[in-house]
Amino acid sequence: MKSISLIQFLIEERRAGRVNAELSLLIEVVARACKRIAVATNKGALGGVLGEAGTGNIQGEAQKKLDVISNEILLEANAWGGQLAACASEEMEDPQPIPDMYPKGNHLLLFDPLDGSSNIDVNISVGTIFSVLRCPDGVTDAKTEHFLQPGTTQLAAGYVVYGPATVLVLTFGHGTHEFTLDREVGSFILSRRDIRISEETAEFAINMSNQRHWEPPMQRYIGELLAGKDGPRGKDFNMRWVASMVADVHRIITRGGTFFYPLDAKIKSKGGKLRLMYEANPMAFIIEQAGGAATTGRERILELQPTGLHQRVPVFLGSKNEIEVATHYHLVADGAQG
Ligand code: AFP
Repeated sequence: MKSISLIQFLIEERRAGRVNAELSLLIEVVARACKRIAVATNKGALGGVLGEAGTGNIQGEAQKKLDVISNEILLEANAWGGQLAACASEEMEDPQPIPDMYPKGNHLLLFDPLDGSSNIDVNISVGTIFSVLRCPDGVTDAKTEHFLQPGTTQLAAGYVVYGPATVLVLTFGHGTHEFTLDREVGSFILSRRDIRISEETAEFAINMSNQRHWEPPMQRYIGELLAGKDGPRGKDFNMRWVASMVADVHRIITRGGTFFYPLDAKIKSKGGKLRLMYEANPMAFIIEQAGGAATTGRERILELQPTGLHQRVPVFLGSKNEIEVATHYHLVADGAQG
């Protein structure tokens, strides 16, 4: 079978009228930056990139050296290309404007440069997550308010998982596609087109150590899965938890399953654990485009009206039928459904 590179794929999408030249170039630049992040992560201890950076990000989380390096790689790669009005990142409080010496474009890029970074030092998969929005017409100086658009307006979303292989998963709203990095050639090659997530599953991912802090409908849902064949669901379920969202989502993209980071008493005041704009929204777009579902347990993630760049939300995503059951239990508990 003839292999199709990411560049060829993007040209085909342009010819089909599904992306414009600026967006396709932007994705090429992001993919190139991610190849550099892959090289840095692959070096491990030999590259001097492991461990703490000795700084904290704006969410008060300790930054790893690779968090900082990955953020710089993405910012630098995207500054000069002319496709962007501004970038926003988990690692920076405010959006970063494009320097005056470079041309500006019509897109806004958001990213989590290195998701799952607490896994770096133990050599477990980490990843980059990104989302692309259109900069509102007439805006020459893009600020936070211009980024606060619901996930339904995303033009593109993707993630790269740095695991045994480096894999890019991408959507422009016309299906979800996977590309695997051919390290010898240095190109991402299309490895799966139009991925479909099975509607049924018997595998779920959740951090069980938070169980006692969950809300009653979450206790009920997971309790029923744990009861297995003898419980109300009448079948046994298996559990996985990598603690890198990219790796857990990639498993779902590959063999189905569900992922939950629900509200719990510890994180309730923050609204959740995961970030809406550069974690939940891009992943929800990718999952829905593959036939899965993504909710907060109560609402469709993509329809949320963001209120802050670093806003946190509960995340339920994956195989449709299970996400519907878990969401239904929450709505019933709230009295919204009988
Ligand atoms: P880090 O980037 O700080 O490692 O956080 C990873 C993450 O945001 C997401 O990728 C995981 O699914 C989740 O947090 C893991 O959360 P727990 O620490 O509760 O397992």
